[in-house]
Amino acid sequence: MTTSQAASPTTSPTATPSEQDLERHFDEIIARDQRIEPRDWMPDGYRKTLVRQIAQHAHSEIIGMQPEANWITRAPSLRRKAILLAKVQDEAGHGLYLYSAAETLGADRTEMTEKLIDSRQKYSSIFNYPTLNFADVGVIGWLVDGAAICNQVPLCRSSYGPYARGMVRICKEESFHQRQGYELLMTMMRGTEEQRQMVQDATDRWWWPSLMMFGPPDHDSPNTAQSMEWKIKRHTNDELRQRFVDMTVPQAEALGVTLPDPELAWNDERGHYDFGEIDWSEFKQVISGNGPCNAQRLAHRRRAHEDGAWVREAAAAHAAKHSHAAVS
Ligand code: FAQ
Repeated sequence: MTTSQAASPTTSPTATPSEQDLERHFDEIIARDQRIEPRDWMPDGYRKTLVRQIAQHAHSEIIGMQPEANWITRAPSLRRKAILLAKVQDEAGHGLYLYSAAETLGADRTEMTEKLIDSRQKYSSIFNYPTLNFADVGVIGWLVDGAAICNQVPLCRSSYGPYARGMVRICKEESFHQRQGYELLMTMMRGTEEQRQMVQDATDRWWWPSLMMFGPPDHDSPNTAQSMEWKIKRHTNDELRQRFVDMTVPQAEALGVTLPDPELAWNDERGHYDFGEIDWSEFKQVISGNGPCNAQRLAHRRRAHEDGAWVREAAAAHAAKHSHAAVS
């Protein structure tokens, strides 16, 4: 069932439903696994959590264009350049779907952008690492898009309708991104020894930051319990991180690269791979603005925003002229 079809709050046709009636109705929709839509009443905390998560997600897609865009002008062939251009454009599209989803909750797009460039809203830690060579483009597709898919496929069942529906399309495109990354790496692994070393080096640098994308461990995640109760999130951070590790180890074996974790080993009893301790102090540094590229990413975004001011002004003037013409 995709839309909220629970019965309306049980009041007489003329009475205004009380706050408790509305809350009960909301809880019923969630309990029945139906969707909350923009017109529906929702608790303030639910709205705030969604705006926080969706805005962070949108900003991640937009800032996430930068590491790979760095290589568009230096792609090794026309084919690789066309693929990379299309991928980076897709990320822009994802950002726009997500800003639109946040707008259905009453968030203002200009304000969200200002909050991003003033560091009042976060974006994913992963995009604060540099892309040092073209193998990084492949590894971002394989690991970063791979982690994004793992995290986002369950969000297609998120309880908020516009977010869940946006995620369906985003996940389809992310799957293509993951495959193009893996195909690029396969090609490099069939190439020269130097190319194979580039792939290994990029894997070594991106593996641990990819595991950090899933967020802090469950015992240190202030938002997970409530977000699971509201069915915004369907799995905890640690569950999804484990799923990603289990999915990725065989892919690394097929590729012929070593994942940089000596503790990585299959655990028969758990039916999962064990893996080493993540450096959470590095994660905290990166999300507090002190990662290798935080300043550069935000400065670039700020500059693009300022350079685009005349386009926004022209679009607003055009819209005003047309609405004036429609009235007169
Ligand atoms: N980076 O209590 P929790 C992509 C923050 S898109 C930065 O566990 P929650 C596509 C968190 O916001 C990648 N901050 O929070 C692509 C919270 O901060 P606050 C983005 C992080 O929300 C590919 C605090 O830590 N994906 O890659 C991170 O329940 C290639 C406490 O954390 C999404 O946004 C982090 N990694 O769970 C594009 C997916 N982790 O606001 C280009 C949607 C946590 O309380 C190229 N989001 N924080 O101060 C989610 O699923 C969730 O928001 C989590 C975090 C799982 C990220």
